[in-house]
Amino acid sequence: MSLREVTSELDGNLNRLAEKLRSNLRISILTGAGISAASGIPTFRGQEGLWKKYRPEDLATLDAFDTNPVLVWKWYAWRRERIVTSQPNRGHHVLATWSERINSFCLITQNVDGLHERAGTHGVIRFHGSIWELQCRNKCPESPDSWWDDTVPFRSIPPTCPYCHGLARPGVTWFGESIDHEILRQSLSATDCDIFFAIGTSAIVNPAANLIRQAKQNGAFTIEINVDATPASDLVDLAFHGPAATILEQIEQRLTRCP
Ligand code: BJW
Repeated sequence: MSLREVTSELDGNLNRLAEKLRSNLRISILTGAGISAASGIPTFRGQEGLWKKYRPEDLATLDAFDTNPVLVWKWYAWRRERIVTSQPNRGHHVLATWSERINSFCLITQNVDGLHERAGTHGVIRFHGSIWELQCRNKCPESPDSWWDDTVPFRSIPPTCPYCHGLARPGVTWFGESIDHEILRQSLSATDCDIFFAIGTSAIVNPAANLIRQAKQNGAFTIEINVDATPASDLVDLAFHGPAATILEQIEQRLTRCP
């Protein structure tokens, strides 16, 4: 296919999608680390991904935390410092605009960075928790399920539970841990929609990746936006291969253009 043919196919797909989005449809969106890449937040997988330097089992499991809480906390403290100096990018902002404009809109994010909320998206479902929340490692009876703590940098590492003074842990979901029951229920319910986007996710971590399959089974028109192909690429109805911020901006331009 020539470059001109590729460009014209992309243009046609963007126009068709914008037409669909203009109708009063129920839109659900699943985002992953790729949406925050343009904000300078490293993804997990891929050439520059965090898992190139670190092993997930050394940092993102409860066993790893219990073995070396200082190491795990240093990693999270480093990520918090990176996130706090980053800004939401155009991709986050376009989605925030849609969340205001579209009546039935739901955004589920696997990201713990909080950039969707900082862009102004309301009611974000945080599938894997938040890096800005802490929990008591021992779930002491005095402590709430989690509490907000955006101190950067921490006064000391590891931070402690203010209720029992034992260890605190990041309020995120690690491998081998179950997704919060209510979060999973809301997310599954959001797959009952007309259009489902999977944006910037490698679509290999379950149960998040399974939401794409579930949406398809529920009859949604499914769309992937990713710089690379993923296991979801063959499943979805339409795949855009490019940076999320650019593709979302191109869709938004068509949506706001006078008909
Ligand atoms: C762009 C872009 C641009 C780049 N524009 N795109 C064996 C042992 C234990 C568990 C399991 C096991 N086998 C299977 C499991 C289950 C496991 C799992 O799925 N593992 C697979 C990896 C095999 N899942 C779980 O354990 C989950 N819980 C569970 O299943 O409970 C039941 C259970 C209980 C007991 C035992 C077993 C099961 C929990 C999963 C928790 C995942 N946690 C993390 C860390 C969160 C906290 C933190 O941030 O520190 O979540 S891991 C990491 O992966 C993080 C992410 O949310 C998640 C998904 O990653 P994501 O977002 O897709 O990012 P990447 O980096 O993978 O991809 C980025 C994509 O963007 C790429 O495709 C790029 O191409 C693209 N991109 N730039 C657009 N500009």
